[in-house]
Amino acid sequence: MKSTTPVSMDALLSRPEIKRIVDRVSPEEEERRTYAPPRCKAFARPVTILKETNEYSFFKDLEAKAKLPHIIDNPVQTIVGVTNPDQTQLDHYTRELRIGIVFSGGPAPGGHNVIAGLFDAMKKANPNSTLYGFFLGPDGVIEGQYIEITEPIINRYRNMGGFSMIRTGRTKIDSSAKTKQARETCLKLKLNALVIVGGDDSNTNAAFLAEELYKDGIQVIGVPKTIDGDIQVRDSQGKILCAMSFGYHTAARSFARNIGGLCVDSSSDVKYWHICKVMGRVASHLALEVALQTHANLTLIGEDLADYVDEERLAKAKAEGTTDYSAYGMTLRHLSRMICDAIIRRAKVGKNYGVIVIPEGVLEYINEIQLIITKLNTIIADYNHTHDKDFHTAFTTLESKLEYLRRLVRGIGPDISPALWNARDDELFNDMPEFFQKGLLLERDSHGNFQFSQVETDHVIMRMVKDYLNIQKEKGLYSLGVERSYFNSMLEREGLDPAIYGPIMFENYPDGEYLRIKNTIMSMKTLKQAFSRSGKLDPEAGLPSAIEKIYKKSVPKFKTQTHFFGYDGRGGDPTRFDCDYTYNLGQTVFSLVVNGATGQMAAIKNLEQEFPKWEPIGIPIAPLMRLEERAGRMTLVIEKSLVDLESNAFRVSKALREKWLAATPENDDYRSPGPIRFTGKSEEERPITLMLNSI
Ligand code: FBP
Repeated sequence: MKSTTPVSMDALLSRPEIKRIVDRVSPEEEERRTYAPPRCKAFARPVTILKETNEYSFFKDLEAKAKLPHIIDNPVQTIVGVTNPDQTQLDHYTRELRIGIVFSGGPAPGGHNVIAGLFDAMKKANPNSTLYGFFLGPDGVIEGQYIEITEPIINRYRNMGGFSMIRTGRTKIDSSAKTKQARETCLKLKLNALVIVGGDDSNTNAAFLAEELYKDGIQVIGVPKTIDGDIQVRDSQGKILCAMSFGYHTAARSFARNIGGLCVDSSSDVKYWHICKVMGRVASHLALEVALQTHANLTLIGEDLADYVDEERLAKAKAEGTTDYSAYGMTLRHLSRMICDAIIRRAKVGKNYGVIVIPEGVLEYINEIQLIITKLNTIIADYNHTHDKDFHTAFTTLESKLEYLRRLVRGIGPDISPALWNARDDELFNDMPEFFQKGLLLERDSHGNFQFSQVETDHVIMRMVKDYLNIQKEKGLYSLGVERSYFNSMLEREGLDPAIYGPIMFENYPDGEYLRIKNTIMSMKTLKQAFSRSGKLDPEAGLPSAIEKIYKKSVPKFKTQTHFFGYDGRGGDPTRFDCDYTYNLGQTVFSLVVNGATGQMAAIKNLEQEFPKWEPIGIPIAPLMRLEERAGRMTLVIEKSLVDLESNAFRVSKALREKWLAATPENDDYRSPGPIRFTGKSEEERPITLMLNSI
C-alpha cells in the first residue's frame, strides 16, 4: 500500500482558498460593509441649516414644564440643505466639533449606522472633528470610559447589526451623583454634544441631561432606538413626526422568517402547535408585524385584549339593573378560553396543528395581572425607599418574599402599607404557579420596568389552555374531524358499508366534509356501546379494525413546542430599510448638533413613504413627556406608543383573522416572508405595518 505524507496543518491553513473559506468575515458581511446608504436630499448640499416650523403642536405636561424649563418650548425643526452657503454659514458649519455617542438599552439593528452617518457627516464638514464612543452604555459616560472612533473602526461595522462596537448598558443617569460624574466626563472631553441612542426611557434621560448641561453649553441629542417599535411620535392633532423607531423592521422580519418556517413545519408534520413568544415589553407592534408577515393562525395583540368587552355579561347585568365592571377587559381565564376555541375549531376540520404568536408583554393587558404587577412594583419600591438593603437582597428566596407579602396581609411591621396587599391579592397570587410567582417578583430594570422577557408568559397561558382543552375533551367537545373520503375508503377496504357505520359514529354524516364524532362517544367503550345499541356490532367479533383506527385518529393529542424570539432578532444584521434609516438618523444628528440644537430627538419624517420623500427633522423631547408609574412613583417619561386599534394595520389584521385561523377544510393561508436579504428583490421596502398605515 502506498503511504502519503499528510500536508502539515500550517501549510493547510495558509492555503488561500482555505483562508477564504474560514475567514471571520463572510462574503455577505463583505458586501454589507461596502454598501453606501442613500442620503436624504438635504444632506447632499454643502451645508444644512435648521428651520423652525409651527405646523405642529403638543400638550405640554405641567411637571415637564417645571422640570425642563430650557427645552420645553423647543420647536420641531426641519433640516434644510443650502446649495450656495455664504462664508459665515460655511465657517459655522465646518468648525471643529467634539461629539460623544452612547448606546442605551437593548441592542437594535442599525445602531452602528447611526454612528457611521454621524461620523461621515462630521468628518466631511471638518476632518479634525472628533467622535467618541462611550463603552457599555451610560456607565461609560459616568465613568469616563470611551474610545475615539476612527475610519478603520467604523468601516468594520458599517451596515452590521448589534451594538458590539461600543456595546450597551441599561444604567440610568438618574441621581445627582451620576449626573455630576457624567457632566465631568463631558467637560473633561470638551464635548460640544452628547448623543444618546436609546428607547423611551433613554430619550427621557437625554432630555433631563440636556436640561442639566444647558448652562455648560453642552448639547444633548436623542435617537429613537428600540425593536419594540413603541417610539412613534405624533403631535396633538395626530400628525406623524416619527412613524417608527429603528431596529423594529429587522427584528420583526427576523422573527417572521423563523415563524414562517414553523408554519411550514406545522402544516407538514401536522402534529404540533408551535407557541411563539415574541419580544415587545409592553406594546404588541412586533407581534402585529409578524402576523402580517406570516399569517400565523392566531396572534394575540395586547392592546386589543385590553379593549375587550364581554357583551354577554354586560347584557346580563343590565337585565338585572346593574353594571358589571368586570366585563371590561380580559381575564386570564377568558383568554385561555379564546385560544381553546380557536384550537377546537381547527381540530373540527382535521387540523390539530398550527402557530400561535404571543407578545411578550401580553400579561400587562390582563386585568388581574396588571393590578398585581402595579401593586408589587409599589411594594418593592416602598421597601427600597425605606430600607438600606434593597428588596431583592433582603429577600433572596421566593419563600422569604412570599412571607413578606403575607406579613403585609397580617398588617405586621411599621413600614408596611396593608391596604396595598390584601387577602384577595394573596389568594390570587398563591393560585399562580411557582415559576410565575418568581417571575412577578423579579427585580425591575434600572428604569423600574417589569422585565417581561424573564417571565414564561407563554407557559402561564398555555398551562391554562391545556387544562381547559382536557375538560373539553372529556366532554367530547374537542375532537378531530375525520375527512369523509378517508373514512369511506378505509371502510370500503374492509368490505364495510360507510353509509351504515357513518351515522352511528358521526354527528354530521354524510353531509360534512370533515366528520365529527358524536359528543356522546367519549371513549372506545362508549363507541362500542353506540354500535351495540345500533345492532351493527357482533359482540363476539368486537369493533372492526377500520372503525377502531378511525376513532383513534379522531382523538386529538395536544402537543406543543414553545419558542422565544427576541435576542436573535435584535442582534441580527439590519434590513436595507434599517440601514438607510439609521444612516440618515446619524446625518440628522450632525445637522442638529452643528446648528446648536439640544433636547431634540433626531428623526426622519415620511418613513412610511418611499425614500425620496424622507425628511430629516428634530423633534422636541420634553413635550412628549407624561407622568407614569415607575418603581411605584409617578415619573416623567416619554409616552410609549401602543398599537392603535383604529390603524389600518390593526384593522386589516383583524379583518383577516378568520382567514388566517383557517378553521375550514381549505388550505392554511400561511405567508412565507423569506430571509432578510441585502441584495435582490425578495424583501419589502419597509414594515408592512407602515405600508398599510400610510394608505
Ligand atoms: P429597549 O426598550 O431597551 O429597546 O429594549 C427592548 C427589549 O428588547 C424588549 O423587547 C425586551 O423586553 C427587553 O429589551 C429585554 O431586556 P434584556 O436585554 O434586559 O433582557
